[in-house]
Amino acid sequence: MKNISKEILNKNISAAAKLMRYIEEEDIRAIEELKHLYSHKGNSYVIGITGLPGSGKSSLIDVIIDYFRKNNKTVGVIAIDPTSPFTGGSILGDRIRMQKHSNDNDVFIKSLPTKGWKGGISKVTSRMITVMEAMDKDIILVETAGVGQTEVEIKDLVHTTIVVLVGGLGDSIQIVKAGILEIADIFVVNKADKISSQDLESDLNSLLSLDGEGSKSIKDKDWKPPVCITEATNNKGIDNLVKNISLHEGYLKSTGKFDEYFKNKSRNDLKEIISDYLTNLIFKELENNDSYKKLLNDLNNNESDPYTVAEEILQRFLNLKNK
Ligand SMILES: Nc1nc2c(ncn2[C@@H]2O[C@H](COP(=O)(O)OP(=O)(O)OP(=O)(O)O)[C@@H](O)[C@H]2O)c(=O)[nH]1
Ligand SMILES: [Mg+2]
Repeated sequence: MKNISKEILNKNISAAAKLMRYIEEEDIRAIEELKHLYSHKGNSYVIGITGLPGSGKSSLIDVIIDYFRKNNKTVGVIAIDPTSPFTGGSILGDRIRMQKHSNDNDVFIKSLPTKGWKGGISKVTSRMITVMEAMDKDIILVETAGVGQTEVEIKDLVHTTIVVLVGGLGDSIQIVKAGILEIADIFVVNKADKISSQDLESDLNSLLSLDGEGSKSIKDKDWKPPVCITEATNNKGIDNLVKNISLHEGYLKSTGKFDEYFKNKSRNDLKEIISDYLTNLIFKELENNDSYKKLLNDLNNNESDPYTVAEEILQRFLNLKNK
């Protein structure tokens, strides 16, 4: 067994931090370690927390950590920073919000900038989850800001997806438009101390109980996502939220969906690994092969399109490999 992975299985925090750095930097050394860690999963419960920037996701995570630590559960957090021009990036904010846990060895917080990665968010996040599973964290919390596709991807990586909203203008329309109904296992209406949550709560409840067309869009018909009202900064509503997370866990386990999660995760991981591998292989080939270069030239000169070129390249490449 490789050294770093062995250390991680012994719960060595700096070894975990090192591997996470390799993963982030797409350092090839990460792969061998991940191979050794992959089978050490199964005990962590993974919770995704998504929602608009500033809705209070990190503040909620902060009080959820408190809750689980009081119950002697170990916690890992992966905070994916939106680095949006509106918030200017919240890594510092996350650190400040969660820093009171920094002396607690049973809380491991990893902030990830979304900017500048070669790979996709879901690949890196999935690998970070693997590391935290190998550290045998009881609870893994993954924060993503709902800007773009990240909130849609997150649902494939976690057991329970929590969507955080704040009462205000035109909410229900925004929710339907964003496709958020489909991904939420639990809705949280946060900042109830500041902005009335009543309208949004009743909008959500009526959207969730719609028959016909509406119900088709709900992620899972057997599970009706509850709406939890919280005040993260006042530590209010957290017991009820955690109770609902545990109800959802019970639901997944009683219906066999809990095991489906592992199948989905390994299938998704496999897909990403193959697509990475093939892409690298093909592009390496492209650099040294004149006929490929011609195809690229055609593309650059607008004499072809990427779809046609991709078909050509794959066909040639597969024929080459068959010979
Ligand atoms: N009044 C009130 N303020 C809150 C509540 N929850 C969070 N906040 C405040 O809202 C601001 C944003 O909170 P964060 O927890 O950073 O929100 P976030 O969703 O993690 O933000 P990003 O990571 O930047 O997307 C902070 O100033 C918090 O103190 C709440 O329940 N009530
Ligand atoms: Mg945050």
